[in-house]
Amino acid sequence: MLLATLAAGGQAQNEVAIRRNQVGCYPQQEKVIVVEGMNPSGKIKLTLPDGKVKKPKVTRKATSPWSGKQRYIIDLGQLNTPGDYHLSVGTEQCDLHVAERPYHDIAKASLRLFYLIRSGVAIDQGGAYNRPLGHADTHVMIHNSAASELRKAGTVISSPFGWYDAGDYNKYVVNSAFSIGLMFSAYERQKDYFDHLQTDIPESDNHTPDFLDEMMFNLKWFLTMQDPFDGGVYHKLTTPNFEGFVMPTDCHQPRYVVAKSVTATLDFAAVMADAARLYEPYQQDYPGFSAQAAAMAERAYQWAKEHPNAFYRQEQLKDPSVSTGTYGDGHAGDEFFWAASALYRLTHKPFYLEEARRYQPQRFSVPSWGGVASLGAFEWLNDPQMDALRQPMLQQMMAYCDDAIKGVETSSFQSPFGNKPNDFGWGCLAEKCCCQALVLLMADQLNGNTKYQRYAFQNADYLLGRNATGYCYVTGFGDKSPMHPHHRISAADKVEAPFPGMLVGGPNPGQQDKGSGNLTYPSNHPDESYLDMNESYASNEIAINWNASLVAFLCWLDALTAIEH
Ligand code: 9MR
Ligand code: 9MR
Repeated sequence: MLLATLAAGGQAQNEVAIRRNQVGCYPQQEKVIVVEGMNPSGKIKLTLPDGKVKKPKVTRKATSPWSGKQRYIIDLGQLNTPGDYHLSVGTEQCDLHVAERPYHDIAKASLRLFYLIRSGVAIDQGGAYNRPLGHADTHVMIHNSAASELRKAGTVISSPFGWYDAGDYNKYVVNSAFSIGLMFSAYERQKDYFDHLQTDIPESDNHTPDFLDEMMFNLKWFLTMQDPFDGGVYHKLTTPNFEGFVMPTDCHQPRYVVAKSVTATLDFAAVMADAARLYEPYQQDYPGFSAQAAAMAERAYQWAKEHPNAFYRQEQLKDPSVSTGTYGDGHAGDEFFWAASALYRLTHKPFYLEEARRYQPQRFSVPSWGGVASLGAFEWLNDPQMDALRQPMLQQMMAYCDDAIKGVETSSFQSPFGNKPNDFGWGCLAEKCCCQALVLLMADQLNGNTKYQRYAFQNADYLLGRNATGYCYVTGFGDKSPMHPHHRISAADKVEAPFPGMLVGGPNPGQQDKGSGNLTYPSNHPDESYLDMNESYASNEIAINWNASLVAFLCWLDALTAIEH
């Protein structure tokens, strides 16, 4: 009988569960746990590292707006001594780790993941995850949608390296540029931290920080994605259809670069402009790169001005038709803003300032692959010399932050993320949870205070276990984390555990994979609509833009103490 009521997550409907951050907390961080399945009043026992026992009280109750589940929020108060704290409620038990640098390992793993998903090289510093070279991409065809006078359809180009996009093996400029742009934004604000972060990659012994070396692995691929004859940038490098769940060496479909698009071209321009600035001091390892990137960025912008309506329309592609990821976006205003802002910052040419003014956003929105206005805003906020649009960008961001933290005190999991139905959807843990927290942390730094820090930590708590499913949503960390992400290499290699440090997309009531995967989700409630199965690409895929937000967020949290100590 009991078995029949078990949900897919292994938890019966009314079973008692303690939801808490499974990775760890700083001594000075707020420590909240959530209990569901029973009223734990008088039954909570907290054993301190020195063996003393406390009986914490329920702080408040909350009812889920979706499942109606009653939850009990318990603020454990000051736990300032690092060590393992033991919690029990009836027969339910768990630990809470308090440490000086609780996020160091997970932050590092989130960045190192990019090494593990490099394409076009053998992976030989990946331990159990080593693998031979696949997808050399030295024989890539110009698809007829991408043909130009001097590069006819069928022309073969070489377009190696770069990271695989996600669970699939294609390389998409829009998403790649967004990922680098987002990580650059965090890098610029925590430079000292990132410049010293060691990730044990083949370039670790050179003169460039590992972080920039990793970004460069993808930028080397970017150098091949611009048509040298007109400056337009191919939307993506792809097979006609998604490959099966096989290793890279078992993939045999032809690879194409397809149609140039205005969005890919502008995202490319923005990232290349940023890169031209950031790699300037590293001529020894990357001679000539800065000048080349700057020139490519300006040409790309020019092409976009001449083709403002060149949106990517996959349904128009024929011979062969293409069915892989679209990263389609019919609005390029935000991409114009980001690229113009980045180019103004690089060149100081009045033309780009005029352009940035023309496309400046009216309100702040968190960064996402299809909404990059905030990356443009960061160009103004991250550089003391960029004052023309600084004030409006800052005001818009503050208004966003003040709005984001409303409702925490009545929320089910004591966090700004996770209370509105549209907090959940494809990739929400990155786009809504991590990115929101990153913005809150940035706002604090810009204002020289710690007004929002507490709320950013709350999103970390949500992400790492204090949530409706009880998953710590980053592979390899916590005591209940995804084991079957929609990630081809993790599924096809012979290693049981998936690559560590991957953030999954997360709960998605859209369940767009239900039909094709013949899947049964354990729940339709927005915050419980998650399935740890290989087939679930709508809730359990991984992707570079998502991991980019994890890197930006968790490295920032880790930097908080790296700098203090
Ligand atoms: O593996 C694909 C994943 O990377 C995409 O995000 C997803 C949506 O475009 O599609 C996945 O591929 C599936 C395809 O769309 C439908 N047939 C099953 C494929 C998964 O094996
Ligand atoms: O992240 C993308 C998400 O916002 C879209 O809703 C979804 C469907 O179009 O596609 C996601 O991106 C996928 C891409 O198209 C192909 N590689 C895997 C990406 C993550 O699922």
